[in-house]
Amino acid sequence: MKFIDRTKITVKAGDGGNGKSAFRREKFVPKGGPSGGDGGKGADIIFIVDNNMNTLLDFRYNRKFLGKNGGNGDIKNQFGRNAPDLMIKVPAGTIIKDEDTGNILADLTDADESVVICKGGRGGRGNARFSNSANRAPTFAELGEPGAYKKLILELKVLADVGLIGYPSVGKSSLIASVSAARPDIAEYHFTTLSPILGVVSVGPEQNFVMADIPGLIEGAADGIGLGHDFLRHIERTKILIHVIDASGIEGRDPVDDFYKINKELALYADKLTKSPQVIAANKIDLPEAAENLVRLEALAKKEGLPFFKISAATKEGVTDLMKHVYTMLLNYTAPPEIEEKIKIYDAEKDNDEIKISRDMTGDFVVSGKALDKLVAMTNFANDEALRRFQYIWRLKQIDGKLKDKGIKEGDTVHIGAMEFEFRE
Ligand SMILES: Nc1nc2c(ncn2[C@@H]2O[C@H](COP(=O)(O)OP(=O)(O)OP(=O)(O)O)[C@@H](O)[C@H]2O)c(=O)[nH]1
Ligand SMILES: [Mg+2]
Repeated sequence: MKFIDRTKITVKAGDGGNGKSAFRREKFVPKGGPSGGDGGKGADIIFIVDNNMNTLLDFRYNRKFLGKNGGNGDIKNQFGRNAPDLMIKVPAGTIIKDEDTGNILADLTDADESVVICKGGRGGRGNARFSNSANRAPTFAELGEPGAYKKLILELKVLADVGLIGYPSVGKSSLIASVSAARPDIAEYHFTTLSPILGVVSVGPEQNFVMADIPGLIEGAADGIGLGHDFLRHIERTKILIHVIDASGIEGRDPVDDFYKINKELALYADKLTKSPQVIAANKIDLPEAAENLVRLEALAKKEGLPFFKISAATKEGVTDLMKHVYTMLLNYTAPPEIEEKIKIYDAEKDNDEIKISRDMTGDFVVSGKALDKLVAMTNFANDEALRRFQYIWRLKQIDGKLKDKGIKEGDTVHIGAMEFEFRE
């Protein structure tokens, strides 16, 4: 089974429904009060961990997620429907990043954990809401707030319990093929495996673990030699490493040397990897050349205090014992206290209220700011009263003064969002 561990998707939360502008018409009541209801809230985009998933494969065919819009408000104070939230299922271990900023928005690790990534738009308020002692019959209503939109990168790191490491052609793929349903390419040339492969290993009823076969490492991988070491991130979170060594030394390297060189590359990639427990699997013992090296490899394992197994992926000798031992190690495994990387979690509530004034190429003034853009999007400029309310907020925020500080003159053009107008005192 090949897996995708990184994928790009786009999500958009639902827009809020529009508020309604209406008046009551009742028998015997000459002029009813305002009765336009509010719009409903748009759907939030929520990511939730599903323990039955272990890949991001589903996202290969489904890359766009649109939340439903809230219903519009109606006459007689009827509120628009709130749209049901859009739940997107991901496997445990999924990291969600904002493609534009590179920020980590969420790191979902636990079962049933969930996070709101995009807020649905608020429903626009109906005219009934704007009635007060000064204006008992407002004719305007707000439009719904647009739902947030984001381009996301999903990354999945926790995939395998066990990782296979070693030089090219030592038999890593042969080993995973001999104990799981995974069918990676196997060949005598180096770098047969170009991307990581996963296999589920079963050592008994309901006694399973996931093993990852990754491309071979060579000396200098840290400097980009061979396939480099980028794919080591696939085994960053595995609990145990099986270090596969070609005991036959058939390619002319010294198997004992191999062990130290690979560990040096691991250290150059990340210190953390050198702390993962290792099991040495001396492979290709079916070849007569192995006999002599096995003695030295066994001594090495003793010296380093590591479990040692003699195996042949070709004949399957010793393979079951190795897998059973690894399974027992997994059962007894306790995670080392993790040095938590500081993760910045995005706060959907925290909108930036700052107002920025800049000038475009033609010299026009451009006013922007999250809260202001929202106000523009929610204002129905065709309605005089809505326009007046907008102007009121505009004054409240003292934007005229800020424009004058920037040197605006009578008749200059000002843009806010999609709106454009002439500056008049
Ligand atoms: N005699 C013998 N040959 C083996 C054994 N295991 C693997 N081989 C052979 O060694 C060669 C390399 O095997 P692979 O499983 O592709 O090795 P790998 O470690 O996955 O190699 P890369 O993907 O290139 O890193 C193939 O020709 C295998 O048939 C074994 O136990 N005995
Ligand atoms: Mg391979």
